[in-house]
Amino acid sequence: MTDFHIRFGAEVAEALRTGRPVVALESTIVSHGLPRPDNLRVAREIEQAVRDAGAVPATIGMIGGELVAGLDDAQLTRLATVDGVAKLSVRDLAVAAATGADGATTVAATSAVAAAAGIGVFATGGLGGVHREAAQTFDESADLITLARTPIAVVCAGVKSILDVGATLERLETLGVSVVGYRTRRFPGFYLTDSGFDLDWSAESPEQVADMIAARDQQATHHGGLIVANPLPTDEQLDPDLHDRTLAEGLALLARDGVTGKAVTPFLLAHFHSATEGASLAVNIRIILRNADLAARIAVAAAQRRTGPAA
Ligand code: PSU
Ligand code: MN
Repeated sequence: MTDFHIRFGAEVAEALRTGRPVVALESTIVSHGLPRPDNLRVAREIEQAVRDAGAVPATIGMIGGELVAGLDDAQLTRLATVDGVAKLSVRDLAVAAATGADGATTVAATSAVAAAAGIGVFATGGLGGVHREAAQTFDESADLITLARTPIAVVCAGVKSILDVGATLERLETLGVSVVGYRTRRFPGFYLTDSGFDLDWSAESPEQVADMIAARDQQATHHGGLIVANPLPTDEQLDPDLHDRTLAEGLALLARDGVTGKAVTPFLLAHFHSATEGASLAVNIRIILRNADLAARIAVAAAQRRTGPAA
């Protein structure tokens, strides 16, 4: 009989056993979110950013039907370069495992696997959310409902700016997902520093985020996710005019080509990367590396809270 448990990379297993800080990373940005050949290089750079800040990276994905927390370099290469890697949300995990598939995990699936694996901090670029035509299409990312039920702290630059940001924030409120700005009371706009929406809460340091995670766990009144929204500095954002133009074009192409469902997000991201001639790609990479660094510092602070400062 096949064993469907999560397989751990050796370094991740050791870190979890000894209480060292670990940061979960998703693989959908590698397989579907970033263009080849940059994707593999960036995947490795994200892991390095986590290491540089003192934590162990656990990139999560599915290899031949096996869920892996802490992909090794050959496995990462496989998800980055082989055609036909599936995009796996939470609902796909069991089905894909039973069919022996290769798959990349979204924010939703990565959060679910990380929490099951005992990893409490996760870094990504931008969350999925409510799409602009959602009133007609009902297209809302499973990232939202999964964060409602999964005790994970996810560091992101807000939700992708291709979405309806206001509607997404309303849904996060309804679903009971905590949202704090990192050193800001404005919700970031992914490629843009500021989405234009206010936040009720901010955190000033990795230690303060670790306190929030500890409070949630000790109170046991809320069992869901904490979004740590980490904006790009304004001088690193995508030019707002270029952003708005590219987005309008992308949405028109989406309608023209009749793209729906889980293809929508990769389609719009790919449009940005080609239409801005790499400018959005550079920004996207900066976002992820910054988030990996902050997530690692939060994981370090959380580990110190549990075990005292490292020797
Ligand atoms: N953030 C990025 N690039 C991405 C994604 C997030 O910077 O490619 C992926 C994440 O995996 C996220 C998914 O969970 O897009 C959302 O897809 P959907 O809208 O189909 O739920
Ligand atoms: Mn969708």
